[in-house]
Amino acid sequence: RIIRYSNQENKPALAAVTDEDKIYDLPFEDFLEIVRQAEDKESTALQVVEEIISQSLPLEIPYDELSLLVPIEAQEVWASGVTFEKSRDERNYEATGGKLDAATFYDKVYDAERPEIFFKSTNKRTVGPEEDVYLRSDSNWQIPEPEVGLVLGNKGQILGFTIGNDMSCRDIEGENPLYLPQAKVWKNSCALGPAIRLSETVEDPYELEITCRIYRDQEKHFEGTASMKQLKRKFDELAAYLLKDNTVFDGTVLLTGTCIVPPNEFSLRDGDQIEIEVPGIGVLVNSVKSQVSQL
Ligand code: DO4
Ligand code: MG
Repeated sequence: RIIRYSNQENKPALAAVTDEDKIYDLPFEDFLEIVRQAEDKESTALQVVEEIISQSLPLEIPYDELSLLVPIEAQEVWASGVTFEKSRDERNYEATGGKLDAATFYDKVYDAERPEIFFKSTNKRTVGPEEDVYLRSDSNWQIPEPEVGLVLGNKGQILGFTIGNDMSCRDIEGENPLYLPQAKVWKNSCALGPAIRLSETVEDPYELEITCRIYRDQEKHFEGTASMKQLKRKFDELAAYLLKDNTVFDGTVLLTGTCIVPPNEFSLRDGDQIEIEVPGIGVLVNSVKSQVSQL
């Protein structure tokens, strides 16, 4: 796993974390430098990291005490939608006021050859571990969308896997699909982290499991788990559609869709804490803040 953290001089530092949680500083400023060095040496990112680790000692600070930063400052974050049955069914509920038998554009996109892909975030709108995600002041029905994120190279190659939260307003999206950008994009509406798992170290990404827990007043209020086995599409297929006739920057993150949706009566509140865990990548923790209290 590759992480960024704030070091003793309060400067961003890059490190590799082993499965035993040993941390090794890397002599790079960002994740893409590992990828570039691997290209120059005609090796893999994993080989570059392993060579550095073999010549250095682990840090003494435990993983839990690190002040983690967003693992990649992605110029752009894109997201896929309605890639799981659960997402399709819950969006049908929003759009039809609960008449689940009505066929909608969500049913169509779930079955269509072309997936839904939308623009989600930029570096400045995205937060990292332990930072606050914000609520929109004009929505009364807001949820986190826990998703596996692909960290892509500019040719669509999957460099690594991370965790993303595609914060969403179900009422705005349900009122009219043309409101999707407003239901999805605002200040601090996207979180990424805590690490990037190098793709060479993931034997079968469809074996990844994702769990979301929401805490309210120090108590667990919601928990849901799902598996990437339930994904309707292939990760490469989603990346290929993003690339079609497009400029894709190195380090673009593509979220792959949500498979966990809290019950319909649930809406996030100021002070809630969201934890999204993918074993092998880590736990992304963010608190929820209302924007009104930030002004
Ligand atoms: O169709 C709207 C958005 C879908 C989405 O974000 C998801 O399925 O995760
Ligand atoms: Mg989503």
